This record gives sequence, structure tokens and C-alpha cells, in this order.
Amino acid sequence: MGLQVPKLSGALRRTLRVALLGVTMLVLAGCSEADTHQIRNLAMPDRASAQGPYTYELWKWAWVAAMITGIIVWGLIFYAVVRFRRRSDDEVPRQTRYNLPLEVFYTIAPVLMCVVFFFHTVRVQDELTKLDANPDLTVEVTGQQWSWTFNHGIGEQDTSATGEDGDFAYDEYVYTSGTGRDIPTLVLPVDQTIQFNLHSPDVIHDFGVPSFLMKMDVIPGRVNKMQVKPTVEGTYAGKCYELCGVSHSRMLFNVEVVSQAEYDAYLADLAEAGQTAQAPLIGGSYVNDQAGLDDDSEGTSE
Ligand SMILES: [Cu+2]
Repeated sequence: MGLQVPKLSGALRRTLRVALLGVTMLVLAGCSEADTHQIRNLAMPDRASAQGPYTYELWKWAWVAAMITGIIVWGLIFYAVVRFRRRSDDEVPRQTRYNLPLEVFYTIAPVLMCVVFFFHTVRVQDELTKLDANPDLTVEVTGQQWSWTFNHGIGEQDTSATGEDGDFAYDEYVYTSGTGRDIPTLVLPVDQTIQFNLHSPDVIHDFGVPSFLMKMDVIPGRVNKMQVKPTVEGTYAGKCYELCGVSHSRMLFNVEVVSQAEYDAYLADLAEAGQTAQAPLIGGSYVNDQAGLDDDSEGTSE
């Protein structure tokens, strides 16, 4: 006799079916609106930047590709389990080895899949790291252990400035700076292409805003540049994406995307509060003698 599968009685089968339906409904009903939103977004935040959809589409289609692969693999597994199951106690099914076409297939198929993933990853990466030679504004960002300093330029922007070796795009800056205890807010105007020049005086950090679906390493000794165009006004959360030391988890900041008028008013407020500087606060040799980047920045002290 073959494998003994116990036959379920009709009544038992009906009971099981009702129970399964009940459990499914309970699980689905347990999903809050936020959960369903998350599921529909494939666990990604709503896109709040012009760059966001590129990252999101890559993420979405990677899931689709993984799902198709999964369904094929699961299908083949179940097919093999059923089709080639042991049918007798004293007989072993035909053992197949060294099937050359099959081996060629399962070597080439994953390589082809990686090629497709790689191609689209590079395509999206090129799109995200593309730099407009004339961004609407440039913000000098400093990631320091353990917070952020944001330097906004005042007046005319010199787009030929490199952001390196003291060559900055503006003659005057206003700034805001946080500590590990008191997280800073980055205010940005909506629908403007904003260039972030990223500076670090100490270790590698990573500047990113989940809702923009963009992030970039902040590396000491070099200035990485990233451009983002926020498209939706609102308040977002930003953070350091690179484990940079003991208080890495405190390297949070808020992002407020506002209208151009509100942005201008914000810069005026900072200037009025005396948070002005001739050059952006970027740490390095500035770290001990510039406001906002003094020892107080180390939120873990005391
Ligand atoms: Cu960090």
C-alpha cells in the first residue's frame, strides 16, 4: 500500500474549513488602517520627494520578481513531492543524478536574475545620484557625534562652489544645530531641488530621510553631495543610517517641508536669533570653537 493519508470525514472537513475561515477573518480584522496602508506600500513610507518613486519602484518590482521566483520554486517542490512520492514500502523511486540540462538551467537562471537585479539597481542609483549643476539651493549638513548641524545659505548662490576646502556657495549662513538630547529640525522649501553637501568631522555617518527614500554616507575627509526635491509639505523624521558609535541611535532629526515664504521666514528667524556665520559650521578644526559644534554637541556627556 502507498502512503497512508487518513481520510477526513465530511463533517470534520467542514468544521476545519469554517475554523480556517474564522481565523483568516480574525487575522484580517486585526489589521488596523495603518497596517493595511503599510501593506499596500510594501512597508515603505509614502513618497515625499521626486526621487522617492525610483527607489519605491525598484523595491516593488524586486518583490514581484522574488514572488514569481518563489511561486515557481514552491510549485516545483510540491509537484515533486506529490508526483514522485514513495508509493511502496519496498521500492525507491528512480534516482536521478547528473542531469546536465537541469544543472545548466539552475546555474544560468540565478545568474540571469542577478544580472536583471543589478541592471535595475544601477539604473536607479544613477538616477538618484544624478546632480543638477544648478540646484535651487545648497544646504551644508554636518553629521557629528551625536547630532546634526544644518547650514542654510543667505543671499545669492554660487553654483560653481565645490563645498570643499572652504569653497562654499554662499557668503553668509544661518544654522541650527542639535545635540543628543535636543534633536534639530531641518526646514526645507517644497518643490525645490536642494543639494546637500555632507560633512563629517569624526566618523562615517549617513544622512537620510525615510520619506524621501534617499540617503547618503557622510564621510570624514570628503564632501558627498546628494540632491533631493521634496514634493509634499509636511513633517518627517530623519536619521543617521550608519552605526557610528555609542549614541548613534540619538542621531535623529525632524524635517519640515514648508512653502517658500515660510522657509524665508524661518531663515530670517534664525538670523534674528543670531545664528549666523560667515562660513558653514562643518566641524573639523571648527569643532571646538564654533557655536553649535562645541563640546555640548556630545549629548552623552554628563
Ligand atoms: Cu551617525
